Amino acid sequence: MTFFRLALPASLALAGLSAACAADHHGDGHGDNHAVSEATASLIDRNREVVGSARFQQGPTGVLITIEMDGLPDSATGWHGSHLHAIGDCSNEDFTSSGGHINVDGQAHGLLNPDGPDNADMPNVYVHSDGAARAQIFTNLVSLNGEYGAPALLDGDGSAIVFHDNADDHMSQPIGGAGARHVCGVIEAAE
Ligand SMILES: [Cu+2]
Repeated sequence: MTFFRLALPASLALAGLSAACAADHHGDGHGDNHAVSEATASLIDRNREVVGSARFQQGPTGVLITIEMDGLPDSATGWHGSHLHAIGDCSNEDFTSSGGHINVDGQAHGLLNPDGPDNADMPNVYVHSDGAARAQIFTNLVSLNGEYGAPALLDGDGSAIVFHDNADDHMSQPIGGAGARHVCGVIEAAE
């Protein structure tokens, strides 16, 4: 009986610890070992207007990204290169604050490049003439928290999703001829 009376406080202490870990899930996404399973990005254009959102869901073998954009101008109709950039910062005018592509092994750019792809590479997204885009992209070249050895989007300096002015040809260097950065979103752990 003495043994059981001693064991009870220990189990209460464990319950307290796991409650603290659960709270960390809703923190800033950094500095703990508890995997965030979902992230979001609010997408802004160069006028700093919100034009849509992206949702990132971590699966067992990759990240499913759901993209919705509306109200883009006529000039945006067509295919646009989409990439994952290395810094979670869309603060400057041309979005170069988001850094270059996530590329941990120095791979060439391009989903069709025999020396690629880099970790940032994703298919193009089509913007329709009504200014809307809807897409789902699945990539195992990155992860939210370092799953399956892929670089973490939610690392110390964060990451950004970027849509370029032009289509990505998935071959030429350094970014497939995709041109300037048109839309940018900082990827943040979901609440
Ligand atoms: Cu890019």
